[in-house]
Amino acid sequence: MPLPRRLSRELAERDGEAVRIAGHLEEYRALGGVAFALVRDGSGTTQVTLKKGTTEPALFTTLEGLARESVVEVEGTVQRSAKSRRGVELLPFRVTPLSVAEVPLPLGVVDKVSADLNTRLDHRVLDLRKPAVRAIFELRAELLAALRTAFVQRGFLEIETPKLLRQGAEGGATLFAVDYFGTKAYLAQSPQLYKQMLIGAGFERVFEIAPVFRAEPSDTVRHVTELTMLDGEIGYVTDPEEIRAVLEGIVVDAVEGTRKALAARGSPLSERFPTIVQPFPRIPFDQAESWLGRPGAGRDFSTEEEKAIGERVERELHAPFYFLTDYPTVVKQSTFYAWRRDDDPSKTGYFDLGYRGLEIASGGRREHRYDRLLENIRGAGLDPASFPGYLEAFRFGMPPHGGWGLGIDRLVQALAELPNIREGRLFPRDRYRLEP
Ligand code: AMO
Repeated sequence: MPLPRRLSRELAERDGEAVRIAGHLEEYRALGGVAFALVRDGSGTTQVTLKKGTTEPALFTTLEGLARESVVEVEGTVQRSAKSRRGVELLPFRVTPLSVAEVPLPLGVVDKVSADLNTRLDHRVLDLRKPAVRAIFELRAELLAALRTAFVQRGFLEIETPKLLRQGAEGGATLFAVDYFGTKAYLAQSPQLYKQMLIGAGFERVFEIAPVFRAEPSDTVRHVTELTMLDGEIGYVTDPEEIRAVLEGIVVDAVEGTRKALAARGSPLSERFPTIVQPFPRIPFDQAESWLGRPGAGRDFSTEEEKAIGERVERELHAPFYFLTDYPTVVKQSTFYAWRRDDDPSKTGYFDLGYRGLEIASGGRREHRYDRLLENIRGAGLDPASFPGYLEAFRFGMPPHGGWGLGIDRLVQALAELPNIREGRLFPRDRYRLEP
């Protein structure tokens, strides 16, 4: 029977026990009479200490000859040690290499000099071995878990909608076409039409967390071509404020839940979390336009303008999260499913959720009346005949409804303070990257 395998973080409670550890050999240093090997597993790093006269000489030779980042198994006795990082060290009596790493490494794992992002992404598996990089994905996983909890607590049902479509979900140029048994199909850019159809099916409150695909030609630090979208849709709402209130509650609970979970893991990222100010300020589109000195410009905000709005909200209202509300109809002309206000058709019930100048989500009330929806579709320059399945849902009883789409990658980028959105995806896809 082999000894039980223990994780690095468990050793502090195993003083005096014989255990087996395994991981990547981070470093080997010989200093006269002693040598140290650092072995990194999924929970941290263990110091293996070899002492001349006590440790079997063959173990020195094995470890000395083993390239950095090789996978090694070490059996030994746990011993308290004030000098080592976790307060314990392992005195080895057997060392077994399990997988020898090639030399040289294309990317250092513990190097002080940091490589540029492209090199890191080219050798992503090595890059992901860095604890600071892994911490981003712990944040991401905790965020997804906290979001699911927040939705379920509010009575939302998790759904999965098709990602291979006959038509692009919302029209537009950012679609990837694929060959589907000799005919053209598209990768979904959003679950938009399906989540609305499920409101027509009487599901009332649905959410989806799933990949969507956008042929974004722009090579920016906030765009990827494969992203994870969090969509929520709520039946029987008519006031966009009701939708914002639900979204705000979910974001606050999820951010708070993530912060707590990361603190419990001892993740350094939890300390950087923003202080949330509630209610999130609501800034009408018109007001933001006059802040920027471009009243009635009738176009969406540029990246620079979004940043200026975020800075102003933070400076004057001390709030990282905020809503931009009451988008004008001219700006949302192509968003045919957006409801135009009955009392003022020049405005929609649409809003964006911003975080320090970064657009995180957009959503609003939908048009649920069949005739108006047809008008909107035509007004967007599209042919209603392209959406038979979608439109059928509106012909046989559709509740008033609304919802939003939130870019998980943008929220991760914001919370982990990543300069580039790509750092928050394991294997990001952009215009120039399909590998690894
Ligand atoms: P929209 O197109 O605004 O809305 O997308 C919603 C959110 O998704 C994120 N996002 C992206 N993140 C990274 N890279 C991209 N290329 C990218 N594109 C979008 C943003 C954005 O706010 N159907 C509507 C939502 C709705 O009305 O419910 C929609 O897709 O954070």
